Amino acid sequence: MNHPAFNGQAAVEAPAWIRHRKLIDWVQRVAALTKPDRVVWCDGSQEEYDRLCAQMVASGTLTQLNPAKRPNSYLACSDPSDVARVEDRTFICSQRKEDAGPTNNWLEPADMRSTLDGLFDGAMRGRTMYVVPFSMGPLGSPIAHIGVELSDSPYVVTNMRIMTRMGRKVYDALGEDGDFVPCVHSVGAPLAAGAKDVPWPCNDTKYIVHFPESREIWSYGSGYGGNALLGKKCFALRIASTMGRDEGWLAEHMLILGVTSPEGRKYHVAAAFPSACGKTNFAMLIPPKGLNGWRISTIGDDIAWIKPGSDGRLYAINPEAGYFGVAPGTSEKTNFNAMASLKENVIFTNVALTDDGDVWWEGMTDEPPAHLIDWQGKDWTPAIAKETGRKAAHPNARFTAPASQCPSIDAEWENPAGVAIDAFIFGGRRSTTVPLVTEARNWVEGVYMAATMGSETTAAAAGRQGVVRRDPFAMLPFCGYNMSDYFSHWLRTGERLARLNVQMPKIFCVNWFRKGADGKFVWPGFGENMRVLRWMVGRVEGDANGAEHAFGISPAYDDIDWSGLDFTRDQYDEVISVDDAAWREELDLHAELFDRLERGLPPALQETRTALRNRLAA
Ligand code: SAT
Ligand code: MN
Repeated sequence: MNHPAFNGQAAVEAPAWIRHRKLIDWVQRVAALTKPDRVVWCDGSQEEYDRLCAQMVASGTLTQLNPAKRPNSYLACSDPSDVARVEDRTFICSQRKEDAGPTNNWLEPADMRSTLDGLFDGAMRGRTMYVVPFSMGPLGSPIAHIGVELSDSPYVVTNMRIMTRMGRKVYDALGEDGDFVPCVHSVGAPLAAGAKDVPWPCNDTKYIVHFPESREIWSYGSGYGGNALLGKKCFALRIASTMGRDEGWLAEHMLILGVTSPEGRKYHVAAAFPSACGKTNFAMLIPPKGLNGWRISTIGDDIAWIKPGSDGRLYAINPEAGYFGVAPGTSEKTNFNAMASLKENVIFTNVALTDDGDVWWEGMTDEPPAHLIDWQGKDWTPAIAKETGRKAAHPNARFTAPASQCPSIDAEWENPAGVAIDAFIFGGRRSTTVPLVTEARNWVEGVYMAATMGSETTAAAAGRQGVVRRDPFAMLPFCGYNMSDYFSHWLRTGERLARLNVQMPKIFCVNWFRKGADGKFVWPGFGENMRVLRWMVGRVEGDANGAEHAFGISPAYDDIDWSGLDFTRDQYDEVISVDDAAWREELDLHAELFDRLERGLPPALQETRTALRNRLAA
C-alpha cells in the first residue's frame, strides 16, 4: 500500500521534512482505516495554534476570553457525559491477563483489536486527522521519549502543544528510524457530508486501550483530559511504567520540587498523591511567614520519569511541558503561583464564564460574581446555586497552562539530565488514621507505606466520591502492568541503590487531610506544609529529631518549626496521633489489598505487615 486514496480524497502526502518511512506508513494505515476528510501534519507553530483556536471559536468548541483580561485564552465546555477519566473503560491488553494484574481491566488483545478495528473504521469521516508529534521530556534528554498522536480533535492538538514539546523539532529528533509510541485518538463522532458539528463531539461508547507489549495506545469516544491527551496518563504512566519495568527505570504519578534552605542548600523531592489531592499546590508552595528564606521551586506537578544516572543515583525529569490542573479551589490564597501561571495563553475547560468575558470557579474568590454562565451554558447566580446546589464550574474543571509561565519554575526544570532525588513522599486524602507525616525506617518499609496507601476518591475519575480506596503509589489507575510486579520493581530499585552504596532517597508518608470531630480539616495545609517539608530536609541532613512508633518515625511537637503559626499541641496531637485500634483496622484493609494482589506479591511486604501488626500488639 503506497499512497492509498480514501474517501475520494487525495493521498496522505507527508511533508518533505518528515523522513521516517515507518511513521508515514503508519499514518497512512490509520487514515485508510479511520477515513478522515483530510490529514494535517502539525508543525507546532504559533500560527498553527492560533489557526486551530480560531477554527474552534467558529465551530463553538471554544469561547475566546476577553483579551484585556486574559490574553490569548479560551474556554471549552465539554459534553456533560465527558468530564473525567473513565477508569472502567480503560484497558491494559497485555498478551497474558496476569501481566495486567487484578487492578486493571483486561481483554484478549486479539479480541480488542477487532473491536477497535470496527470502532475506528470510518470514525474520522467528515473530520480532519491531525498528526501530532511530541516529546515527553526535553528533546534529546536521555530520560525523554517520543510519541505521535493521531487525533481528530483540534482541542486535543492545542492542549498537546501546551502539555508537551510538540512539533517539527520532534521529527528532527526522530530522524529516519527513531522510536516513537503510536497513539491513535478519535472522539468517535463521524460527520455525515454537510452535517453541522456539535461543540464537543464524543461518543457514549468509550475505550481507552493500551497494548503494553507493542507500546500502542488507542483511545475512542472521549475528548477529555487523560482520556484524550494521550501523552499524559496513557503514555507517560501506563505505557512508560511498562517501559520502566523492562528497562530499569520508574514512571511515576509524582510532582517534583526543589527545596532550598536559607543557607542555599538545595534538595529535590518527588511526591505521589492521587489525582485532585493537591499535587499542583504542593509543587508550587510558597513558604509561610516565619519560614523566611526557604524557597520551593517547581519542576513538575503530575508526572516524574526517573532513571539511574551514571553515579547510580536516581534522576528525575518532568516529562510534561504544561499543567493540566484542577481549577476549583485554586485561588491567590491557595496557590498564588498557579494563578500567576494562568494570566495568559491558557485553555480552560468546564469553568464558568463571567459577564466581562473572564473565567470563574468555586473557590477562586471569597465572593462569587453576581452572574455567570456556568460550565453547562446556563445562567448561574449565587441565589440559583443556593437553591439548586448547582456548581458554576464542574468539580473536575481544568486549566491547561504552559509550565514556563509559573513564577516558581525551577531553573533546572528543562535540564536534560534531570535532578537527583533526595526524598520520596507518598500521600493520600484520609480524614482519619494516617498521621500528618511519617518517615519510613528503611526502603522496604517505605515501599510498604506507598503500596498500602489509601485515599478518599475525588472528581478526577468518574464514579462515587469520598470513599476510601487503596491507591498504591497513587498509581492504581495508571500502572500499566501487574501491581505486585510493580512493587517488586520498586524493591529491586532499592536493592540496586543499596548495592551501589549511593545515598538512598528517604521515603515519607504524609496526610494533610485529617479531620476533627467537627468534620473540619485540622491541619491548615497549603503553604504550612512547608513546616513538614522542612522537617524532612532536616531528616535528610541528619539533624532533625523524630519519635519512633509502630508505623515509622514522626516528629514530636517540638521537632517542628512553628514560627509564625499558632498551632497547639492538642491540635498537633489530632493530626499526628497513631490510634492502635484504628491501625488494627487499617492493617486488615492492607491484608484485603494483599489478598487481591496475592499473585506475585513480594514476600517482603507481607513480612512488613506482620512486623507492624506485632508492634501494634506489643
Ligand atoms: O484527566 S487527567 O488524567 O489528565 C488528570 C488526572 O486525573 O490527574
Ligand atoms: Mn494526575
